[in-house]
Amino acid sequence: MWTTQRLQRFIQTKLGDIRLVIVANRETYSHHYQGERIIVQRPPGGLVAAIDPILRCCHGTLVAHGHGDADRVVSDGQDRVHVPPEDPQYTIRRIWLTPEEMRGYYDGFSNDALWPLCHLAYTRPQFSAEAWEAYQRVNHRFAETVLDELGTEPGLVWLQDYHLALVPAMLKARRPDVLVAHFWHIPWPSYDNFRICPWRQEILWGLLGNDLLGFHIQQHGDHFLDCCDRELEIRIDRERNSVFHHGGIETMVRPLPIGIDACTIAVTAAAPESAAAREQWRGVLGISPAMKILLGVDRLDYTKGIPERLRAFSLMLEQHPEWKERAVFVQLGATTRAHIEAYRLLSEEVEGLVGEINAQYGTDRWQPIRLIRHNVSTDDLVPLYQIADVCVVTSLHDGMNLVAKEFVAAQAECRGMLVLSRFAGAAQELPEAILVNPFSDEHCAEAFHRALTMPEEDRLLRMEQMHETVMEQNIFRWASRSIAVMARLV
Ligand code: GDG
Repeated sequence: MWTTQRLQRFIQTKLGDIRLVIVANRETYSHHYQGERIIVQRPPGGLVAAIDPILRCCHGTLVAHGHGDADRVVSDGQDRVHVPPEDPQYTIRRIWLTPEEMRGYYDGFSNDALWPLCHLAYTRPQFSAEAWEAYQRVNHRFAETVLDELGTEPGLVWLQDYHLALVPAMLKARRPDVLVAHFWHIPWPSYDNFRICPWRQEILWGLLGNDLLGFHIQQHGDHFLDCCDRELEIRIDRERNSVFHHGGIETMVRPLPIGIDACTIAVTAAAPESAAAREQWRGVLGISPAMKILLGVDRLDYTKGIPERLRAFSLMLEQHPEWKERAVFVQLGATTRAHIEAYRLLSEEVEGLVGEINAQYGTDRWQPIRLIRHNVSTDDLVPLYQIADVCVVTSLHDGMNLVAKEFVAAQAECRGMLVLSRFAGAAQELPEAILVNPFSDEHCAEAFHRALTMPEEDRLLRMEQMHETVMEQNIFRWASRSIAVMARLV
C-alpha cells in the first residue's frame, strides 16, 4: 500500500536533491480576513486534494495564484508563505493577478473556452481574442516566476491542468535542462472537436514543451496524439506513445489515473466524531433511518450532469411509485465560476427543477430532493457519504471524478452502491459500479432503482472490489507512478 512515508522515501531515492516545483492555478491554502482576524482556508476540489499530500512529503514549492484577500499580508518579501500553518512543510510562492487578468485568463479562456472545448457536454466554447491574450500573458508570468524560483539549480517542474498549457514551452525555451512534466486533469477532445479552437497549434506547441504529459486515461492521450498528428509537422510514435519534434526531442504521453487520499477518508469515517455527524446530518435533513438516500456531490458544473440526474430521479418516482416517501435525493452543489453565463443558467435550471419536482411529488411529510448550495467541510462530507445508500455520479464527461472514489473509500462496511457515468475516467477502474449513460433519463432512472434494490450479496461483492481498488490505487501511488516516469528522464 502506498503511504505518505513510502512516497517520501521513494521521492528521495528517485529524485535525490533535485528540487520539485509544482505549478497550479489554485493554491492549496489561502488566507482571508474574518473581521480583524486572518483565517486559513483549504479550497475544495480534486486538484488541491491531490497535490497537498505530495508537496508535504517532498517539502517542495508550489507556484500558484494568491487569491485570498489576506494572502499578501501573510506572505514574505518574495511572495512566499510556508504551509500548512500549524506545521509548515512546504512553500507556496504566490502570483498576484488583477481582476482584469482573472476575467481574461481564468474565466474567459480557461473556463469559458478550454473547459467546454475539452468536455463533450455540448456547451459551446466562447473564444475571445482578448481572453486569449490574457491567457498568454498570465502563462508567461507563471513561467517567469517558476524560473525565478529555480534560479540556476537543476529542477523538476510539474505543472497541473489546463490553465497553464503554454508554460511548458516557455520554460523549455529558457531552461532546456529543466525537466518539465504536466498533468492534464480534464479530458482531451477528439480532433473533430479540438479543431474549432482558433489557437489550437499554439496550445499543442505549448504542451510539447513537456518531457512528460499525463492524462487520466489512454483515450485522452490518444486524442492528443491525433491532434498533434493532424495539426503539426511532427512524428508520432504510437507504440512508444510519444511525439518527436524539434529534431528528435521527445514528449512522452502517458495514462496516469489519479487516486485519492483514501486512507485519510477511511480514518475520518472510522472516527467517533463521524458517528455523531451522521446523526446530525439525519437530523438536519429530517431523514429517518428507514429512508433511502441517493447522494450527489458536485461543484455546480454543467459537465457533471446534475439536471439529468434530477430528471432521472423524478422519472424513477413516476415509474416506481413505491419509492415515494421512501427515498430522498440529497444534492450538494456549491457555486463555482459564477461570473460565467453558462454557470448562472445552470444554477437557475437546477433550482427550478428542484422546485418543480418537489412541488409535483412532495407531501407534508416528505420533500423528494434536498439541494444544499453551500460548501460542506470535508469532515462533514465523509459522514454524508457514509449514510448514503446510493452515490450518483452522472457526469456527461469527466477526466476522472474523485467523488466516486471518495464515496467508496468512506463506505468501509460496503453497504451502499455507486451509480457511475460511463463517460467519467473513473468508470475504467470501477467497472463494478452500475455504469450508466447520463444522456438517457430512462437508463439512469432504472439504474437508480436497481441500485436501491440490489441483493445484498451482489452489492457487497461489487463494493468490496471497488474498495480494494480505491485503497490501493491511491493518490500516493499516482504520485509515485508519475515521479517514476519523470525520474527515468532525469
Ligand atoms: C477535476 C476534473 C478530476 C465538491 N463539493 C464539495 C466538495 N467537493 C469536492 C469533492 C471532490 C472534488 O470537490 C471534486 O472532484 P471531481 O474529481 O469530482 O471534479 P473536479 O473538481 O471537476 O476536478 C476531474 C479531478 O480534477 C482530479 O484530477 O477527477 O475529472 O474535472 O474532492 O469531494 N468538498 C467539500 N465540500 C463540498 O461541498 N469539502
